[in-house]
Order: sequence, then C-alpha cells, then structure tokens
Amino acid sequence: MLDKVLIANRGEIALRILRACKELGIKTVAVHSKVDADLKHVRLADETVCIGPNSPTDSYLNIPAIITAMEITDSVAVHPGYGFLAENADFAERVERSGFTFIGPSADVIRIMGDKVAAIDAMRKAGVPTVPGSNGALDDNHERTIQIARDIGYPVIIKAASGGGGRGMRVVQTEAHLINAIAVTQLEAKNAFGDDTVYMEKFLQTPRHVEVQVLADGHGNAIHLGDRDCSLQRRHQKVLEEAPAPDIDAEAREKVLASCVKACKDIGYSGAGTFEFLYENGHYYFIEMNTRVQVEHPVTEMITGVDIVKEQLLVAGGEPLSFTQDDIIFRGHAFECRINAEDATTFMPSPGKVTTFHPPGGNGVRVDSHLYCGYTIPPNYDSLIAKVITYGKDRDAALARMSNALDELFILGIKTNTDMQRDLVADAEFQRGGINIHYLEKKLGL
Ligand code: MV4
Repeated sequence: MLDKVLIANRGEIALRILRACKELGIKTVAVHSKVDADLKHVRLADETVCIGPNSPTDSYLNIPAIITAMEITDSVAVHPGYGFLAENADFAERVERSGFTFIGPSADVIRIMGDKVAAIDAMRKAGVPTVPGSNGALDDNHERTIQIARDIGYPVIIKAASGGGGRGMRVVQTEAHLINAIAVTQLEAKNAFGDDTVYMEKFLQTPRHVEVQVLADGHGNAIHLGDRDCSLQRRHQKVLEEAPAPDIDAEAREKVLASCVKACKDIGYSGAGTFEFLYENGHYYFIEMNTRVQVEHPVTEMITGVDIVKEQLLVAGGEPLSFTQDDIIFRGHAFECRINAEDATTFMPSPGKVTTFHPPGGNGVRVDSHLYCGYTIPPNYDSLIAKVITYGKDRDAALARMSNALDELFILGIKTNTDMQRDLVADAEFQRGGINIHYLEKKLGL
C-alpha cells in the first residue's frame, strides 16, 4: 500500500483524491500555487508545499518543482488528477525514473494514446470498432489521399495525430477542398503541437459521445464499468453527463464493452481509463482514449458502487483490482451537472468571493466541490466549481432528483451556470434521452 501520496492538482479533483487517500489511510501532500493556499484540500492535507507562482506553467505544470516536492516530503507516489500533467508521458517517465510511482498507466501507454494514429491502430488491432478512415497517417501522395477520401465517402474529417479533445481538426465536404484542408490542418498542427502528422476519418454528422470506463491492474486483470453519455457539450466542454448512456443497442454495447476490456489486456493497461466513442445508428466508433480519471467519473461510481479513485490508488500500490467483472452490478441511473463560475450569456469566467454556498442534499444526491463560504475563486484556472450528481432507480427518478438538487443549490457572490443547468434538465428533448453532440450548441443558437 502506498505510504504517502502527493496530489499534483487543485480544486474539486484534488479534494476528491485527498478523500480517497484518507479512506485508505494514505498520508497526503498538497502542492499549490501562491494564490491556492486557501484551497479546501490544502487545508485538509497532512503536508503542503507551495510549488510556485499562479501561472500554471510555473506551478501545476512545473515538473521539477513537483518532483522536488515529492523528494522533500518523502512522498512515494503522485496522483495527477485530470488536466495539467495527467496525460503527459514525459512527466510519468520522469516520476518513475526518480524512483516514485505515477498513479496511472505506464509512460509508454500514455505516449501511445497521446498519438491518435498509434492509439487508433492499437485499438483496431485489439478488435475495438474504429471510424472508417486512412488507417494511419496521410503522406504527401495526393492521388493516394484523394482515393482514400473517395473510398470513405464525403464528408471526411482531417485530424492532427497530436490533437484530441477537439483541437486540430477540419471537416472537408468535397474533393475540391481536400488537399488545401490537409495543408492547413498540417500547418496548424505543426504550430500547436510541433507535429504535422494528420489522418483522415469519415465525418459522422450527428453522433452521440458515448464513453466506456475501464479499470486494470497490470496483473492481467481488466474490467469495464459500463458507459456514460457526454453528448451535452459546448465547444468541447462537457456540461451534463449521465450513466448509463440511454437508448443504446444492447448487443452493440455488450460487444464494445468486451472489446475495451480485451484492448486493456492487449496493451498492458493499468489504472483507470476511458475509451471515447462516437455512437451513431447503433454503431460505436472509437476516437480517443483518455489515460486519466475524468471529471464525470462520479456518475459511473453511482451506478456501480465502485470508488474509481480508490481503485487507482490500490492498483498503483501493486494491489490487484478489488473486483472481478462478475462482481460489478449496474443499478439505476445517474446524472452530473457541472457548475461553473461563469457568465450565463457570454460564458466568460466569473471569479470572485463566494459569499454563500448552500449545496443540495438528500437521498441520492452527491456534491463534489471545493467551495466554502468566504472562499475566493481565483481567475487563473478552470471555472469548474462544483459537480452536482444525482442517482435514481431509473433515468426519470435521477432526473427528478437533479431538478430538486439544482433548485436547492445557492451559490452567491459570483455568477454561475446553474440557471442554464436548470433549463437543460427541464428540456423536453433532453428528457427523452439520446440527444447528439450538436444539441446544446443548436439550442443556445451558436
Ligand atoms: C469526430 C466527429 C465526427 N466524425 N470524428 C471532437 C473532439 C474529439 N475528441 C473528436 N471530435 C469529433 N470527432 C469523426 N470522424 C465529431 C467530433 C466532435 C465531437 C465529438 C465528441 C464530443 C463533441 C464533439 C463536438 C464537435 C465535434
């Protein structure tokens, strides 16, 4: 079992990790930037280290500062949370080379998943369904490229191998635009990622974003924890998620879940991971794998009873998974509304002092938040301030609880998106279930 874990993150996820460590009797070290000394988890941690000024580059992304903090505190492992260094293969490698444990998969696996061409290739070989496409990087043979697009059929999408999460992609409607679109995407990719490798896929017009949660222990055991639907998004920022994904073809689901488990075994995965799919007309298409814990992991915890962060810690400490697949029983339905400190109309961040924080409560209601009365949200970081999660025996029951929970939520002193979330929960089409990735932006008139 790990003796002392350094939490290389901030906000609600740092608090989430701290809670899991405490439950397992693991000592905690909170590292923070100057402005973050008042974070809730910093106040609750066994030890704290200020690792730098407020700019993320100088603190939460500062690899030498974090490794030094591990050395001076005698930490044995680091939990990266999400964002920041969570999917940085170089960080994982330097942590391991310094004799510490990175809580996540090996640096090699992170590196493969960071290269979308390599990731898709590995998944296709493991039997995970992928999008019809170039099956590898595009080269400078234009005739060959044009033929690939004809075989796939327009529209196609050009994506940067080093992109992901919506960065570095371009839709092409007709052959006349293909070669130029590739050149522009390559140039942008070179500037953004220092890598101009691009690939091509069939562009799916109205898919849903459905993702599969997995856990693996590096001893050959891997399980899935079912799926989540994260289609409700704006500009690649998820807004409201649910588990399980509603209205999915049962046979296709069982097949894809099994393929994810097999892929974990094939690539020697360990820790928590998420396979991202587009789902359209009863078919799943793999697009990316995330090698970290995700913001929306609580909806899966609610319907399975598994503590995903505790499993990450146990597996990193060398323990086998606490469960086999047969132990996992899926029960009920869960939603998560992300509460952001932002302006309701411009979506601009709205930092400032929280004068009142009344979280909702009651049966089947969970709030993951680092807020407290008097806390000042700094302007330097992501605007996520709370996750309201509700559980119910079925989708309607979980949604009714969410409606009540949002009515009970009072955050004063700053602007939040709570009213937008209330509006979404009351939306008739959303209530029916199965909306696609464009629904929210259309509804907002974007
Ligand atoms: C796609 C796609 C349609 N067809 N790939 C955007 C984020 C990145 N993870 C992949 N993305 C997409 N890839 C093909 N072949 C549409 C998107 C997409 C999207 C995907 C998931 C969630 C929200 C999205 C919003 C716009 C576009």
